[in-house]
Amino acid sequence: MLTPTQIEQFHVNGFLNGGQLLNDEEVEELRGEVMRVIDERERTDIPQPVSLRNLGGNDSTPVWQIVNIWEASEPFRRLVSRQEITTAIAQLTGATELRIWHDQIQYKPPQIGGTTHWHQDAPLWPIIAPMTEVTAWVALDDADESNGCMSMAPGSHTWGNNIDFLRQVEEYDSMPSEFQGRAVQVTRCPVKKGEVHFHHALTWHGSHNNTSQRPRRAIALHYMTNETRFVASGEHVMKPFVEVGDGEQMQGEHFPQVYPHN
Ligand SMILES: O=C(O)CCC(=O)C(=O)O
Repeated sequence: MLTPTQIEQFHVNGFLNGGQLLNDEEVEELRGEVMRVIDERERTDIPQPVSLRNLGGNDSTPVWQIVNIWEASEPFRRLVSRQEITTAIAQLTGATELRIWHDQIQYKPPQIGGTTHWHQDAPLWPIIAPMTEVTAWVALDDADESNGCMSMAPGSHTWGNNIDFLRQVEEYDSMPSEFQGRAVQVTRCPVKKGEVHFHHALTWHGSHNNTSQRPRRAIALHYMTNETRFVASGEHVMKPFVEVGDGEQMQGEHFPQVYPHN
């Protein structure tokens, strides 16, 4: 459970380090699963994630993205349903029911792992509305300055949809110090392995490249509230798995309910 002070901090900043969630043994098991799923990606006799690709498309600076590893890995299936996470998301959103929207591993290999450019999550999810407010991000390696931790712009979750502006920021490190008369601050967010970090779906964020000798593996867990409906006009990697009609409440086997707990 989050404390009232943590909830207040999240609402002010648009992000929050929620503290330790996983012990070393659990982290080891999940790390092993990430590498197994990558190694076994060509197999047709076992469940596969929804997608596995190099996010930036550049082979010399890869960011391996795996979407819905929970559908290919029992330990990850348990992680997305973890009561500590879903209870915290319910506290932060005020939701009475939550479903999995999708998950997303981002793996930046040692020395060459690339940048994840500045963005907001909600504008990248045009097949759901209203937006899902909060993502839980769980580090599987210590994520810090040297291996590509996330950075956030405090307060930016209150500034609306600014995805076009963020796309025009040319270099990851060249964020302007002002946006529409507001001071923009960039805060590095180191997260220890096994910790969970929350961010709002409109918070400006991204992560720099990995120049260290260590991998940077982490998973973002995106949830939907009970209000979330399908918007058929949009495009998204999860669209082929939606089983409901335009405007209907999102549900189905790829979007299981995880809160309240049985
Ligand atoms: O893992 C990263 O570095 C970025 C993740 C991200 O953009 C997200 O969780 O929305």
